[in-house]
This record gives sequence, structure tokens and C-alpha cells, in this order.
Amino acid sequence: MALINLNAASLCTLLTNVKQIPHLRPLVMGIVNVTPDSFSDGGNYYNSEAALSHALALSDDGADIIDIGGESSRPGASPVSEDEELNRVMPLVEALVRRGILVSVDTTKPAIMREAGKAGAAMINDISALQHEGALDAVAATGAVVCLMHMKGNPDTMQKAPYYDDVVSEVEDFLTARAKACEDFGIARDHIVIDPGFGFGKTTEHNLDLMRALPKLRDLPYPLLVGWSRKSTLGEIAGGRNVADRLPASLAAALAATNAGANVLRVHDVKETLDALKVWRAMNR
Ligand code: 8Y7
Repeated sequence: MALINLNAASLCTLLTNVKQIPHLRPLVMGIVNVTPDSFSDGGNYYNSEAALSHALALSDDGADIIDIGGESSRPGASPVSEDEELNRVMPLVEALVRRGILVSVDTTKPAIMREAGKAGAAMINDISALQHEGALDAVAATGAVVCLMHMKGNPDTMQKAPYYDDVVSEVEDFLTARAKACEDFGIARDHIVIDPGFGFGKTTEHNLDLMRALPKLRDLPYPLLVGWSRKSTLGEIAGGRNVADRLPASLAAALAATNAGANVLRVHDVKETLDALKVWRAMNR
């Protein structure tokens, strides 16, 4: 059923290697938001020329893959129509694929997944883990890799008193179940990446419990993607740092996640993260 997607195939090779060879550094995924309202860089790269030059700069900085998002997942962000999201995202996907850059598309909409896959996106990054009607089908049809992220509730309500009996087993069970749903649908195991979804329906305590349990998630048979970059839990721990002032905390979290077995780091600051990883690798070899 699934198409062959050459870009996805090379991403699969990278993911398999980082998952299996212990001292390799994780892959670095650079974040590009083509939105007027994302939480840390909303509006900065809203027009597609600015977004393209930002994406190319992150690629030049050494990003292994660029994650393009056309709809903010910030609480209270306004919903975006399918057409609007396509208009924001597709020109950038095409321009990057044309240059041989690996592309991930951050979307929850099956129509965007299909178009992105046709244009050669190597990965679909879905914060709702392909739970929308038709999403499993769309990803299977593209042959892309999929990142399944855990989120409790939806972006509008998720930070209103999130509650878990046991956050670690709930997240682990959810990711295992969604991965099984993908495999049952014909998405190959090596095309599935899992992510605990830091900050998505989680208090600081929940995020820290999950972080300490990361080795448990690493032991599942899927590469592990982690996104801590500039998130508010880091600002809080560091002592009330605002978004623009969270780079040191983000680098600390990136290295802690690396030590705990993260295979992909989703970050805003690619160059700085790669410097930190070079030091990590030199010291761990
Ligand atoms: C994550 C994400 C965001 C994350 C994955 C932000 C789209 C908020 N966070 N996708 N997206 N994992 N897979 O801070 O942690 O960038 S949006």
C-alpha cells in the first residue's frame, strides 16, 4: 500500500543508526514555524521568503531535518483552514526538498499530510498521533516516517489542571497503542518515531517525571524524539526566564535528554545544540 519515498528511506537509515549505535549523537531537527502566532517565534518567519531563508540557515547550521509547521499549537491560537495551511507550508516543503534537505511537516490534517508526502516530505510530525479521521490512511499512502506525540486533551485546554494517576505509564501505554495502530495499518515499524510531548497537557512535575523515565521509552522498539526547546517548564526551572532567555536551559535539557537516550532533538537553536552535542560526543566516545 505504501509508496516508496526516497527521502523517507534515507531518514529511516539515519534513525535506525542513531537508535542502534549508542555513541552517535542524536539527529537535530530544526524548527521553522510559518505562523503569525507560534509561542516562541510566532510572526518572525510568517512570510514564506523569510521562512525559507530561516530554514536554509538552520540547514547550513547542520540541521539533519527541518520541521515545518503552519498551524500554531499554542493555547488559544486561532485554527487554520486546510487551504491556508497548504499555502503556508507547501512552497517551503517544495523549496527544501528541491535542495535535497530532509523535511518534516508538523500537521494534524490528513490533506496536508498527503500533499506533503507527494512533495517528498520525509516525515509527518503529528502532535495528535494520527488520531484524526483519515490520518493513518494519509500517512500510510505517503510512505513517510511518522512522529507520534503524546498530548493530553487539545491545545486550547491542555494546560488547565492536567491530571494523571501515573503520567509515565499513561504516556507509555498511549504511544505503544498508537504505534500498534500504525503497524496494523501497514506503516512499517522503522517508519515510526515516538515522543512524550513535553508541555502538552503536563505540569512541570509531569514533565520531570517523564524526563526521568525517558530510558523506559527508549527501550520501546521505536526511535525517540524529544522537544524541550524554549519550553515554559525550562523557563520556570531556571527562575522565571522568558522565551528569549531560555537557550542555556534548552541546551541543558537537550544534553540530559541525549544522556537518557533521545534519538532526535527538536530545537530552535541548531548551531548551539550541535556545539553542545560535539562536546557531549567527544567526552563520551
Ligand atoms: C513539539 C512538537 C511542538 C514536541 C513534537 C513548541 C509541533 C511547541 N512541540 N512536535 N511541536 N514534539 N514532535 O514548543 O515537543 O515548539 S510546538
